[in-house]
Amino acid sequence: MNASADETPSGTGDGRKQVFDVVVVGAGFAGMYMLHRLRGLGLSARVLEAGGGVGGTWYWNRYPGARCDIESMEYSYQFSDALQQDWVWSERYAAQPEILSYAEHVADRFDLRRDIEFNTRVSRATFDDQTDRWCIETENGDRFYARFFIMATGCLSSANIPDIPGKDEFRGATYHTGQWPHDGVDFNGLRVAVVGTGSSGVQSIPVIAEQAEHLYVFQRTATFAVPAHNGPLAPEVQDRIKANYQDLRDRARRNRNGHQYGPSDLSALEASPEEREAEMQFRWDRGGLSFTGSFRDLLLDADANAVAADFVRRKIRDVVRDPDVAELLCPTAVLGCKRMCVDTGYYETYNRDNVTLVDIKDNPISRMNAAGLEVAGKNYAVDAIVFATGFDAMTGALLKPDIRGRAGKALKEKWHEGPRTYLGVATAEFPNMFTVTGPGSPSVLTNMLPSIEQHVEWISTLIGEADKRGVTCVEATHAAEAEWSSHVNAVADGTLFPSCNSWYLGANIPGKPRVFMPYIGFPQYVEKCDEIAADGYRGFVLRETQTA
Ligand code: NA7
Repeated sequence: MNASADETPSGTGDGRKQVFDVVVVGAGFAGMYMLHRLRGLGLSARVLEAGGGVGGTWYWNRYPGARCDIESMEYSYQFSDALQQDWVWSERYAAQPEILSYAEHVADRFDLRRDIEFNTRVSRATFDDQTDRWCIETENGDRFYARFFIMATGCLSSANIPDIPGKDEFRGATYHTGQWPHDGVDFNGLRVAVVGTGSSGVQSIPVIAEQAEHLYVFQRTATFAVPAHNGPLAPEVQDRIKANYQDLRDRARRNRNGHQYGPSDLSALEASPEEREAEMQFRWDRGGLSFTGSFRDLLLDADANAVAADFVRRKIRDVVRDPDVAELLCPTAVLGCKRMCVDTGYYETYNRDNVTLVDIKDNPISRMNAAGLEVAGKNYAVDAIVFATGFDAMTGALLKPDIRGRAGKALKEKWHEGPRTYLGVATAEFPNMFTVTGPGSPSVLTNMLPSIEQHVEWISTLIGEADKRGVTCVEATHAAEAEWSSHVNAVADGTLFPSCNSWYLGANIPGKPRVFMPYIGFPQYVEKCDEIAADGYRGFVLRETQTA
């Protein structure tokens, strides 16, 4: 194939028109690696990125305390051994600036920037049934034509800002954690409100509390947070891992969540109270998300889950001195059906005199006024409001542009009752379009980096194969998609995951259809993808047709 980047198809419009083999949207970890792989296949590719730089999530989420909840040695690419050997992480859990530097290093090291258009937001993408090509239009008025179109737009990239009455009346500053100003924000001497106590709230609250004159935290649902026990990453620990990096990577690939620490063999229902306590304490002391794997039945059985939830509640009561505040902070939901938060000093923050927890579970924020927020008839006067209110997850960024498949069918219309995909990478009636870590793939239930790499390699191999064979149209069948979608749901229904109002289900966005979106089980998923590829891409129609 290898169409020239200067080729200009006929058409009207004032912007530039360019032709590539592949257009990729997003220059986060997925888009960057995709570009590298496509180049390796000899294909021409262009990456369109809304931000002013690479890094995706780590470009946008610059709020105070922003940090990855996966250990640095794992939250990194493994496709280049030289890269993973050379890069030196400073902490066990890297903070946002360090991850962004890593992304920038990767962009420079593999000379990626020359094929990335920054500050370029895609507004529309249309498939042409006659030519089997996509036309991708940007807000700048440019058009890009490509055989293949890849959305590498991330799972948590479309900010959710609640529609609170009187929003425009507020005279102070408002922020969303996922759209943080690049120059930072100085909260010194200010009265600040943080709305939301998910991961972004849990990370930012302790840091903002240190600066603010007074901090009000508005909590709708109490969260389960496990200590990170973050600290400097000793060179000898790093060297030991690097001496046999593959070992760590292989261990992670065998686990459901794609991390090095898998679930224990212990059943909470069968183990003695002493064994259970020892396992939970061990994982609590180690820190991080592995606490969710304390028991093999933790996410399968409500009684097993309650054992771990009780343990966390005891920890909260041990830390928080005011018993009423401690009770408000104690979560009542199923542990792990929302991703646990990994914290540094979160619960301790509520022992500070300048921090007030405001319970909005039964009385939501009724309105914003010039001076602040109103809850249950009470006014909270603040100078700044931080919305740590999360994202329209998994489908938000995919549905923002107007994507049109066969016969002008809109993706929004197709996914009206929830996303339907084949393997989370493709959707019927949208030929030659692929999604990296899309709904129906393990994505957010795993360490994102290995999930991204697996997807990028699988999708690019399929594109390379199609290119070699002169296939101009690759399309998932309705039957394969229907079968996969019910499989994703059946697996979820066998667990406790659908039992709370999480963003995995779309429950955080008013009006969003309630469908469990991620696939549970990384190793099973990889096996399935490999098997399907080996079987000639079963479930896809690969057609040599039309004119190029
Ligand atoms: P999350 O985890 O979706 O958390 C958002 C928080 O904001 C959560 O506590 C929500 O309460 C709260 N929220 C959302 N809308 C409102 C309104 N309207 N009023 C009050 N409170 C609200 O997003 P994060 O950014 O913290 O973390 C996302 C992921 O990033 C995380 O899982 C890690 O993977 C990294 P709710 O629980 O919905 O009642």
